Amino acid sequence: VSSAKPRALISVSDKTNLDKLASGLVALGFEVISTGGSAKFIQDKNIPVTSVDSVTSFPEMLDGRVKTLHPGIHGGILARRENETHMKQISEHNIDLIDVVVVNLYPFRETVLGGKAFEECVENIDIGGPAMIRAAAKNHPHVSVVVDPNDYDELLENLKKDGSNLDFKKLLAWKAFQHCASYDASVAEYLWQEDSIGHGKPAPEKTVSMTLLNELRYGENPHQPAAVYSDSTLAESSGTGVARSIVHHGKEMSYNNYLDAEAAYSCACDYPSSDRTCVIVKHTNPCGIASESATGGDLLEAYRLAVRADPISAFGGIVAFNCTVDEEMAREIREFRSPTDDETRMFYEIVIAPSYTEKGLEVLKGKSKALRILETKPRAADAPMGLRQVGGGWLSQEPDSLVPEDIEFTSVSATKPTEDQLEALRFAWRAVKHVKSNAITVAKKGKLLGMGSGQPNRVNSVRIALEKAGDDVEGSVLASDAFFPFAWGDSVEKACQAGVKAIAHPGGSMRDQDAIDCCDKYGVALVTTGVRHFRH
Ligand code: 93A
Repeated sequence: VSSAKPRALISVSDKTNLDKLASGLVALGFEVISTGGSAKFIQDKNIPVTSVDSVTSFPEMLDGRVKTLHPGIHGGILARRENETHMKQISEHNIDLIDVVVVNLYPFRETVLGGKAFEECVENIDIGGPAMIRAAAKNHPHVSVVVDPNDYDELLENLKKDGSNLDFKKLLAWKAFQHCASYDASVAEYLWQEDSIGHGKPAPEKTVSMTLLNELRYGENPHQPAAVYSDSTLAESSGTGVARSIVHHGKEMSYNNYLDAEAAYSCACDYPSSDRTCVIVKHTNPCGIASESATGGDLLEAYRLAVRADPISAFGGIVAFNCTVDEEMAREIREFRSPTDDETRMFYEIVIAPSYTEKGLEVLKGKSKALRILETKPRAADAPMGLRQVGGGWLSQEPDSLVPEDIEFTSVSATKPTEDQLEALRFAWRAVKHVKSNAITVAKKGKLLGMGSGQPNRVNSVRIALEKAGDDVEGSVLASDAFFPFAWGDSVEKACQAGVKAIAHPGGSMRDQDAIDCCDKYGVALVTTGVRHFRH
């Protein structure tokens, strides 16, 4: 081996902190070898660098398609240092060892998301980069491989201590293969989405590609280690969804925070943005919802109504909006006192919205240090399959994307619902989809009055929802996520007796006629939707 110095190969598209890395390596006695653009960047900072073509004695060619694909590079990375034959062979060919490989790949995903033409996207499929990353990761006992600028400091730290920390190098290798796998998944998905192959259908064996975002402090409980991953397939990589929220402020997100934020935000986003709506969630169930349609366009009052639907549950809950939070709204959230205790301001875990005004954000940050403020783009309409785990496998399903606009509300009783009642039913129906089964919601125009969730017994859900609605139940409407198996002396009659004036359920029970007869007896309007919204 002719070179006495340890050598590091740098070939990066993202030049973030590249000067810091290169000078750090040189200070540790490394010879830095680099490809065209990276070498120029380093040289421009007056840091010594050797170009790859002087190592390979071969020019970069085919517009850069072939730069590092050469035995002079791959031999230096892949040689097993403890293997005499390997060492003899590279020496015979005048190949020097490479001890550190720092690569990040052509920005394929960014090019696709930037809406670039097919040819340009294809040109951004990196070939030489993954080859070096994989080679270095395979030979990780001898080679440190870095794919993420966030790891430069730790790499330098480790090299300072002689670079022999095998655990660290193994971790880097794991990350490297994960990086390449997610990259390849994006390429595959892109090619599939091109009409000529996919015809717009989902890929037959859809790849699930997860990238670790954060270790979480713990899972649902402190004794359960946990983490959050982002879906790194293309459809989800455009900044949508709760996992990729911008966290403007507050304590670290917890596992339960993510679940609750998802529940609250997906519910809020089911209300049309033309009807600004506030949703409050506790333990994944909406306990308060109100829209400006209930308040003549007053969003502040809608928020207050959402709190008042169930102030005890709202305390410590998650507040979601389907609209921008401005200064006025932020001030109201900051100052609003608990309806059950005038001494206490309402306390929340999270506020989540699609956007904030600058002032709104500033005011909200003043509420407490802990309050998490999330800015999240609504989920794409073509959100990918939902996945849930069961022992030994996974369940997948298309998301439940049905909203009242897609559903026909058919009047089946002698008493027909009024327009106002129909509007209230649609409001209650939007809500019931987001409540755990058995789900019952009681509402008036634009506001939720009560809900019963997660009871194995539907009558209990009805009882709880009516109880929460209290005196307001008179003249209200009720929605049920599934049909009523019984009517007389059961859910339907109890609702009629309490003062509910219109009811929506999917229909399809053997005793549908009982429900109709019961509503007719009490002069209540009954509508069927033909669809249900189980949420298990
Ligand atoms: O076109 S490639 O697939 N062929 C190669 O041989 C090759 N070697 C490195 N792309 C290749 N690279 C990539 O070039 C790296 O992965 C990195 O993203 C980029 C850095 O190029 P530059 O240093 O010229 O900016």
